[in-house]
Amino acid sequence: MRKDLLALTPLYGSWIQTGSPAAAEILANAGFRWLAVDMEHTETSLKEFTNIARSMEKYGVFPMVRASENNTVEIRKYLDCGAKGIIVPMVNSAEEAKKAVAACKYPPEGVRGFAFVRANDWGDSFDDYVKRANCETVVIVMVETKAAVENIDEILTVDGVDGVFIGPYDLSGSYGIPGQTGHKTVKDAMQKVLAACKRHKKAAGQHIVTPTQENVSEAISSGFTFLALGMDTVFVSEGAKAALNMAEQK
Ligand code: 3PY
Ligand code: MG
Repeated sequence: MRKDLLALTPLYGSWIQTGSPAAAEILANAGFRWLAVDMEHTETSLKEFTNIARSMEKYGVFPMVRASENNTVEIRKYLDCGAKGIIVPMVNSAEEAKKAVAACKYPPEGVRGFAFVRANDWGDSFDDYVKRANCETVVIVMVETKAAVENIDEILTVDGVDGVFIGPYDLSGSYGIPGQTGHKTVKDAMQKVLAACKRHKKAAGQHIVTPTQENVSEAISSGFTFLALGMDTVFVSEGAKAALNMAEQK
């Protein structure tokens, strides 16, 4: 997955808000390449995440976490429990990006602690895992503030940052226009981030919560490659509403 991400291959994933292993199985079975469990804005616990990772493994989907913050201890636990990629929110500077990368990598590249854990079959594949982990673990930083946009070149220069994921809602808040994700200021900021990703040959990502042929084609043709399409809650909600509307119109 990391090789494909850095080769700027379009990689479609989705998002899990419910903390449900069943939802993860359904999305994995649909064929998404990667799935991210949102630990920033949900009630999902580490134990629930671990069971989600277990459920994903059957399908070979790449398990990711959107961490609740740029926290070394928290990130270590996700990786130890089965995450293979981390999306780190609110990374606003090169220094913060270095901290995020260090949390994800074993020494000498980082500060990840060693242990016999789920990720290495409780120690059975420890040596092999330690050899592979640093080059396989994906690190995506979220750009969702004005400061991050201003510092985007320095952030993308940090070794080990594989790409960025734009948070348009927090970005709009940071520019003083909360919720106005279609505002020119937010759009311009996103273009600036996208252009920087192209310059630095790093993946540009965004979440298309309600995917349509138009918005997905537009994202791909403008250069985004790491795309989250929909999320479990939205798929259930849209499907439920569509069924009920259809029935009631009869
Ligand atoms: C944002 O828009 O701020 C997000 O974090 C979306 O995931
Ligand atoms: Mg956000």
